[in-house]
Amino acid sequence: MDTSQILVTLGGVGLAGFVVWYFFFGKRQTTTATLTDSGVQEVAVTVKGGYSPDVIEVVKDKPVRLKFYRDETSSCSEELVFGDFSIRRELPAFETTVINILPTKTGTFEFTCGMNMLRGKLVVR
Ligand SMILES: [Cu+2]
Repeated sequence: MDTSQILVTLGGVGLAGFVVWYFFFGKRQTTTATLTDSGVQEVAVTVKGGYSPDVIEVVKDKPVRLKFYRDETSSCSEELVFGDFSIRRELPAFETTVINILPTKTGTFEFTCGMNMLRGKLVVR
């Protein structure tokens, strides 16, 4: 192997490593809810081929307002399911749908699309 072959090999290994890192760690986007003056923990979530952010941190016993803006017409994301809170909602395309939750337990609660394909988490501390 000469130098250029070594460089190409190293480059390839680096790229593969990046792809693996991106797939497992890069996609997750964590946000901590902002506490408004009225004591509501608010987070804006963009829905487009997934949820962004997809990990939302809130604290227990304070109302949570999730504002889902669906930035696509793909039928996959037309429904939002928050099983632990018995919520199933239509998300109209290019509109913001507000979901109010009062977390009374700590833990991690998943929300998904109607087909269970897109996933996000509400982490209550
Ligand atoms: Cu779906």
